[in-house]
Amino acid sequence: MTSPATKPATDTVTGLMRDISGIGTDTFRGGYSRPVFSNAETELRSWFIEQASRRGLDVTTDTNGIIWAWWDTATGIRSDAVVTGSHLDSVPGGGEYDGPLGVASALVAVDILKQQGIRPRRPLAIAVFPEEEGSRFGVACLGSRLLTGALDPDTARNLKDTDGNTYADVAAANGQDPRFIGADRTTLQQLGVFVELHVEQGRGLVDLDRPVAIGSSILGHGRWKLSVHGQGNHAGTTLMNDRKDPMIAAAKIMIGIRDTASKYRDARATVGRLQPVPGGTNVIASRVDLWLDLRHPRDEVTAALVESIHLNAQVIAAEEGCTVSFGTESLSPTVHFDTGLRDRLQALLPEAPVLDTGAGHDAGVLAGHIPTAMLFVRNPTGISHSPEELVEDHDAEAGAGALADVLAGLLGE
Ligand code: HGY
Ligand code: MN
Ligand code: MN
Ligand code: MN
Repeated sequence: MTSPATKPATDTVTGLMRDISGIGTDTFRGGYSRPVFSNAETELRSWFIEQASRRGLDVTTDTNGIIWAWWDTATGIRSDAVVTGSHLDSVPGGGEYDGPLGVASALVAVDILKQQGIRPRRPLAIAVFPEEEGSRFGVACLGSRLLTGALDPDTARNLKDTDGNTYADVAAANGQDPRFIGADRTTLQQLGVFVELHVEQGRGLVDLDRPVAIGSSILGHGRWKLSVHGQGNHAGTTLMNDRKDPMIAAAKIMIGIRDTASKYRDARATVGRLQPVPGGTNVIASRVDLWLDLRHPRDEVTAALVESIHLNAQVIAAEEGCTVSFGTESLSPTVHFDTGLRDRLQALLPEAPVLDTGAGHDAGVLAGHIPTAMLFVRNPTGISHSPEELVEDHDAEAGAGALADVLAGLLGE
């Protein structure tokens, strides 16, 4: 672990996190809301660009919306780069650390390497990926999926937010030319290895009483949209047995989802978002949209669970005189990080345990293209996607120190 003596003279993770902690504070929901292209996320992206420029890094933004801050070698040739970084967008009412901790730690790790007089023999880049949470346009890791070709640019352009704005319209309003969205795959060829530091979203490190862990795998996960169609009507003039109420069908479908998933020890099923249409207090809804987030370590079990939930939803909808449509929004198989790189990190961080995660990350997308690893930093509450997410100052600095050790090892290769 990097000793305190080599801590950066300029910044600490705690100091950088304090810089950004007020950005995106959500008084209505509590926590932080930094959807992609919001003022808060835009302000945070500008903050990162300023911080990276201040460190003499060469900052560019590609047509995937990804910000790259390059520390080039003397040759200036960008190939086989060591990349670190994370995301700055958040879920609605999320925590302070999910994403920003990885970006702030990357900046401090560069400080540490510079303090140590490291002269990289291969380029280093800090990447900031947009729309990792998928909380505005519904597809998680949108930026890294465009970069790797996992998401078709046309599909991305036509994604809609809850106000019906397309990604292309919003990108254009924010100065990004929609004609070139996803046109830039050259950067992918320049990348050699990716290491993402992230707050742990769980209690593994708390239970092991360690500050930093190495990631082993990411649970396979997907998102599905169910629309239950019934008969909209008047709340006061429609007798109870004359109704085709999609809200009732949706409620029974959600209980069915919980009951089905609970039969599998490692399954995690969540309906965190439900939208009755039109959504009036005195109106029987005509339609109810609900979004399912389902995860399991074995992709074939996820597929079987989705099939069972779909069939069950159709039976329940019919019982209520309704119908249901079911669409896949995104699907990511279980990812096992590169074992050679993981072993390399274990050699560099011998005290760090190895933990899996149930949370998705851009690292999970890149893992299909270049050797990829993750570092997790202890979260005393174990809670995430909530204002109760927490990282203590000493662990935040330990994380940046561990990241610096890993980057130094990889840069020296
Ligand atoms: O949803 C996730 O697992 C991640 O935090 N985007
Ligand atoms: Mn995250
Ligand atoms: Mn998250
Ligand atoms: Mn994530």
